[in-house]
Amino acid sequence: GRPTVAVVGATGAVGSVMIEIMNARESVPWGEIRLIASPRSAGRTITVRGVEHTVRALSPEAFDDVDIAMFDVPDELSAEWAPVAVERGATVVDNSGAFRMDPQVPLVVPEVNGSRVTRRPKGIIANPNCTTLSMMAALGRLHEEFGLRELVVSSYQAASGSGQEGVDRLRAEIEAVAGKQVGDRAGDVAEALAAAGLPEQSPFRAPLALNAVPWCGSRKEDGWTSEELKVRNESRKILDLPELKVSATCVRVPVVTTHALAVHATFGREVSVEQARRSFEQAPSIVLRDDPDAPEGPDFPTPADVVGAEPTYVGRLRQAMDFPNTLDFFVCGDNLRKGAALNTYEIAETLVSHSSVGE
Ligand code: 2RA
Repeated sequence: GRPTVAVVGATGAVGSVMIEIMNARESVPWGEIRLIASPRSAGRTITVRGVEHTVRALSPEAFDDVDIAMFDVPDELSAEWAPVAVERGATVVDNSGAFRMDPQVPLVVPEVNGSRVTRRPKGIIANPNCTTLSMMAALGRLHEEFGLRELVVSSYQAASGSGQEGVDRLRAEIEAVAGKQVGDRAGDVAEALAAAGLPEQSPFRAPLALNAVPWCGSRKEDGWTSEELKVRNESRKILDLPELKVSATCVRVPVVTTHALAVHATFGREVSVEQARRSFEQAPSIVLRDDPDAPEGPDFPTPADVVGAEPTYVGRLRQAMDFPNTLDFFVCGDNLRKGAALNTYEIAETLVSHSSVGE
């Protein structure tokens, strides 16, 4: 019969985008669509594909008869509830960090390693972190062409990576400095934020308005952040390159949505910009927007151009002058879409097309 799908965390920042995606893509004719959230949000109604749904509270019974459960909730909730959903018979596609590095859980980007959905001993498939995901379609193509060996990346991450809380904070900070000729020193900005009544407690380690903050996620050993380690570990796992050399610096910038990355990638074989361009042009989930000589002026993607878009945008593609077999490029991906809800949904679509659920 037609599979039943559940959206867990349906009322959150990513869950809301998930519902937009389900409304826009008719690819899978779901039997039942079940919306699940915390007891606090239960009882709310949300229209999906023209039908009004009442949000159910998270409980073991909520997963009865569910074929695929897509989880968009914090790590601790996924860790606790994904196994419950599996126990009740569902296959879980989890967008938290709880299972990504578990060797028994495939970490999937459908256009790079989609066939891995079939090997899921725990009944769970993980969706990568949005920063890793934003560059993965492009890197997957280049790896196929040239054989990836080393990866050096700097990220320019949007505030919505910190959830609705991050978006609210950035907007409040911008409001607090707008039109006030606030000085450009950290103290000046902090003073303006305090004067506007913003709490000192913030999802960001420093003021984000008029600034850039090289700190995403939590503190890990030897000065690394959790986000930087995720980029390293997840890239290795997705590309099946356990020895890949990776170094990342993750930076929060005053952008609401869409993560960008400057990528410096070194390959085992000789690279050519022409061949890389051709490969990107053939990839359905990549848009190459790269014309330094355009008559109207240099053309490349910026995060704002990509908000709400499904594909990853690539620009500024260059062959490194001083590093053999190396390409440099700039990539932008909507962190809430391909970076989160869209990839999760595409994994669910892949599961259905392998007919490995709902039979
Ligand atoms: C971030 N990738 O941008 C993280 C969280 N999803 O903060």
